[in-house]
Amino acid sequence: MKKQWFKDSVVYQIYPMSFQDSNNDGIGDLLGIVKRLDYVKKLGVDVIWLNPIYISPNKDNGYDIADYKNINPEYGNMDDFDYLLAQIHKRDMKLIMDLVVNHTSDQHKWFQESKKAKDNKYADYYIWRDPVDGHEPNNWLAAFGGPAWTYVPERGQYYLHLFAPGQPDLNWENPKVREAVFDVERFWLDKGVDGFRMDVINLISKPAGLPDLSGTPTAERTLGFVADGPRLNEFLRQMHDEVLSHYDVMTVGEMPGSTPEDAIKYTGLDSHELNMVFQFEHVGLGPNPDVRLGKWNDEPVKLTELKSSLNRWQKALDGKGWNSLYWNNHDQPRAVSRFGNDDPKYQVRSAKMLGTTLHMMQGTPYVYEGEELGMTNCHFTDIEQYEDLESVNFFHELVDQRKLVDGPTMLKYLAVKSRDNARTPMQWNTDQDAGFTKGTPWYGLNANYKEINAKNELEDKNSVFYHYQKLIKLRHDFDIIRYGAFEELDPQDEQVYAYQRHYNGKTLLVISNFTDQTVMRNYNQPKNAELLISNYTDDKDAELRPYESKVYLFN
Ligand code: TEU
Ligand code: CA
Repeated sequence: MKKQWFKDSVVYQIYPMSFQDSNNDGIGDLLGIVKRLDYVKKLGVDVIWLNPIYISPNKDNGYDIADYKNINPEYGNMDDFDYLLAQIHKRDMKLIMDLVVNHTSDQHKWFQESKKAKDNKYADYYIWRDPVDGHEPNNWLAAFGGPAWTYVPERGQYYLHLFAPGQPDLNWENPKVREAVFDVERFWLDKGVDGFRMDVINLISKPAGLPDLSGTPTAERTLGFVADGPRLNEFLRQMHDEVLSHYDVMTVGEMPGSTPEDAIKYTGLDSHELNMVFQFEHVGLGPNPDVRLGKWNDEPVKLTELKSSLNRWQKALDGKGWNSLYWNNHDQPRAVSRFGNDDPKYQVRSAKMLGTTLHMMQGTPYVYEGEELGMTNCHFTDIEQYEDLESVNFFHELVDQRKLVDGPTMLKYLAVKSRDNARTPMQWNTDQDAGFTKGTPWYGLNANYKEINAKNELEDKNSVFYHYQKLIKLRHDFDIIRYGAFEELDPQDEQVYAYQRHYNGKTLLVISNFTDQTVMRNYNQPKNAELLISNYTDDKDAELRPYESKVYLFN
C-alpha cells in the first residue's frame, strides 16, 4: 500500500484572487503566490490547495470553468504555473488543484456545442429535458437562487444547473463525459500536480428519473436530495482505478450533505475512491428559524451541538476512514467571528483556542489563508459591499422578490454568513492595501488590516501565526496527534470543549474554554503532565480563563 502521506500533512488553502498581486492589476496571481511561498513554508504546512485558476468568466469566481487545460490570464500563463509548481516542490511542499467537474461554465466549448442541437458530439454532455406542461422538468431549486433549470429555445429544452445558470451540470451518466474528466485529471497529474480537491463531487450522480422533491422545495433541500446518488461509488471507483491509482496523489471530496457513514463508503481504509471528504455538518449548525431563508440567519452555534457533530465524525471515522479538519474556507465566514470572538479584546486568544481545538484532532487540518493571522469577518453594512453571487442573489430574491425578510435584517444575516467575509485580500502589512497590491484591489480590504497583518504577527512571538506554526509542528512531532484514538469528555458541558487522544500508552488531554468567562474544570491529569501548548503564558490548573485552551501529554 502506498504511504498515505495525506495523513501526516497540513494543508494551506490559497484563494488566488485575494492572496498576492504581482503586476499591480489589483488581482492576485501565480507569480504573487511564488513571492509568498517562503511565508507559507515558514508556517510549516506540507500541501497547498489552490482554488480554481483555469479559464473562467468568473461568474462564481472560477467555479465556472470554460477551459480546464489553460490558466486564466488574470492569474498568469502556463509557464507561470510550471514555475509556481517547481517552486512549491523545491520547498518540499505539494500542490493540489481544485477540480470542478460536477458542472462547467456555460461558456465552455462543450456547452456551447451541446446547446445547439440534440444530435451533435456534445449533445449529451449535459442534462437536457423537455418542458413538462410548458414548465421546468421538476421542482428543484438552484443553490444560488431561482429554479435549477434554464430553457434554451435553440434546443426547445431545459438544462439542469444546481448552482447558477452559468454552471450547467455535466451528464456523468455519459461515459464520454467521464473519459473527458479523466483526461483533464491526467493532464494535470502528468504535469506533477499532487492531487485534487473535488468540488461538490457527491452531486455527480443524480437520483434516477430526476423526480420532484417532496414537501417544500428549497435550494438546500435540493442539494441534499441530489447528493450521494445511486452511481456515485461506481463513478468514484472508476476514477480511482483508471486515473488516481496510477499516481501518488492526495484527494479530498467536497461533499455537501454527507454523513459519517457516507464518508466511510468513499474514504474507506483502502482509499479505493477518495482519501477524505469535506463534510458540512459543523459549518451548517445553528437553529434555522425559517427554512425558506436557507442558511441566512444570525443564530449562534451552541457548543454542545458543535461538540456533538465534530465528536461524532471523529469517532465514526477512527480506524475506518479519514477526516478533513477545517473551520473555514472561501465559502465560510471567518472562524474567529463564527466560532470564537472577534472583539479585539478576545480575537487573538479565541483564534488560538480554535486552532488548538481543531488541530489536536485526528484528520488532515486545512488552514485557510488569513486564518493563521486570526483574520475576522468584515462586518459590512451595505449590500453594495458584497460581490459574491450567492450573497447578492439571495438579498434580492429574499428581500425584493419574495419579501420574506426586510433589508436591514438580511444585511445582518449576510454580515454573519456571507462568503465574502473570507474573500477580502490577504493582510500582509500596514502599507496601502496591506501590501496585497499597488494597484486598485479587485475587492476592498477588511478595515482592520493595520491591526491584523502578517508583518505584525511575524514580529510578535505571541501572535496567532506562531501559535498555528507550533500546532503544525506538534502534529509533525507527535504520533498521538496524527494517529491517536479519540475520546470525548463531558459532551454536555456548554462552556468547555475537552477531549482526549490515546496512543501507545500515552494520553493527550485537550481543554478549550469557548466562553469569555473564567470557569473551573478539573480533569485530574497527573501533576507531572507535560503542557505542550497553551494560549496563556501560565497555567492555573482547574481555573480556565476566557478562551483558555491548553494541551497536556502524559502516560
Ligand atoms: O461549494 C459547494 C457548496 O455547497 C456551496 O454552495 C457552499 O456550501 C455554499 O456556498 C455555502 O453557503 C462549492 C465551492 O466551494 C463554491 O465556492 C462554489 O460556489 C460551488 O461549489 C459551486 O461550484
Ligand atoms: Ca495580478
